[in-house]
Amino acid sequence: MSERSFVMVKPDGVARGLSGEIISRIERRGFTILAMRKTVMERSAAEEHYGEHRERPFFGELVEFITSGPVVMLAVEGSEGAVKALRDMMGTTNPLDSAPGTIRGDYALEVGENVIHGSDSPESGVRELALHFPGL
Ligand code: IDP
Ligand code: MG
Repeated sequence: MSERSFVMVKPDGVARGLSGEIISRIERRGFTILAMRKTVMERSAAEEHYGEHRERPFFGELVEFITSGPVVMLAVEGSEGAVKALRDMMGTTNPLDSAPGTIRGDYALEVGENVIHGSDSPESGVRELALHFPGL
């Protein structure tokens, strides 16, 4: 069984010229890139994407940030366990806790600007891909 994740280089990662490096790591790990798009996320899509955080104090800031500039969105696929493998490559949510060698552990210092998003489960992958890559 294969699994799919919605991956996104966030506005900070794109602005810092890290898209290629991050995509390269994903490719070299063995994931298949099914689709890729550079775009500025619509506010409505951002609010839906981060809907689980709607009641959190940082929600407004999060939506502002994720819509503040271009992101690179990817649909990636791998074998069973691939969604977790990608999360492990990303590192923890707060980059201060992320191990060196992970993407956040190598390129980020602040929780609000942690350069990459990846679906937290195969079910989230399905939901997020339906939102950002309808018809995939
Ligand atoms: P994840 O991106 O590792 O899945 P989530 O808990 O789903 O982490 O949070 C979504 C995003 O919201 C994080 O990547 C981070 O950028 C931001 N975030 C999470 N917690 C905080 C916080 O306490 N303050 C500010 N931003 C936060
Ligand atoms: Mg999350």
